Amino acid sequence: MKNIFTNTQFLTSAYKVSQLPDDVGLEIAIAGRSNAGKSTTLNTLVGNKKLAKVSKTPGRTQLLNCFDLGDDRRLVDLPGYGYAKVPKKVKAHWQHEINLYLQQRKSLIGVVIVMDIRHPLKEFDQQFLHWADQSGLYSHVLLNKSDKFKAGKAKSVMLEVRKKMQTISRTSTIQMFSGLKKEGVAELSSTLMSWYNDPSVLNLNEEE
Ligand SMILES: Nc1nc2c(ncn2[C@@H]2O[C@H](COP(=O)(O)OP(=O)(O)OP(=O)(O)O)[C@@H](O)[C@H]2O)c(=O)[nH]1
Ligand SMILES: [Mg+2]
Repeated sequence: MKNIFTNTQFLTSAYKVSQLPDDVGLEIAIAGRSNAGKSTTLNTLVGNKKLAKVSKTPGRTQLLNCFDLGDDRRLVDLPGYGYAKVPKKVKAHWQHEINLYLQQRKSLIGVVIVMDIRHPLKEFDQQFLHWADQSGLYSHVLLNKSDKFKAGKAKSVMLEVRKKMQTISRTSTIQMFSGLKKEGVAELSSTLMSWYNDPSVLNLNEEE
């Protein structure tokens, strides 16, 4: 199957939802706690280390960064949630815009929720999963930084998280991932392709 991610290009950085590109086509958002590895994941997926800015300092992504895959398909790198040191005002603004984005964006078909495998399924991750389920969106959890654990330990964390997830969302899926070691890229890529290519999603989108 054609890899639709290889020609991904930066489209725009929006401070507000209203500054995002026209709400047409199909969009997938990458969400997760600050520093979980959202931007690294995006870069690994599209095979371009320099596309989304990565940082050792949490709270690096402060805008809704939008990327174009062609054919009106987009990826959006969201600002991370749950980072305490960000000034209150800034945090309130992000929270507001993320909520608005999730509630209003018609082209949004699914969310990738990136978690650090050492700190999985925190409260807001759970809320996010629940919300995606309620809204009929696809959701896929990445247990990122799997390189931080030995294979056996990583597997047992995944089984535990999967079990808990199933009590929150009926449809969400999960996989291990390492942006650092480029592990799990094919699985992530085929999951997102199946979302973009789902005819029921296409119909839904056209009806609106
Ligand atoms: N060991 C390891 N480190 C990773 C991995 N993915 C990301 N990192 C590191 O985690 C830190 C944060 O990565 P980012 O991709 O900037 O994380 P983010 O979720 O976009 O962060 P914010 O934009 O601040 O919310 C960086 O130091 C990355 O190098 C991984 O798979 N393994
Ligand atoms: Mg980021």
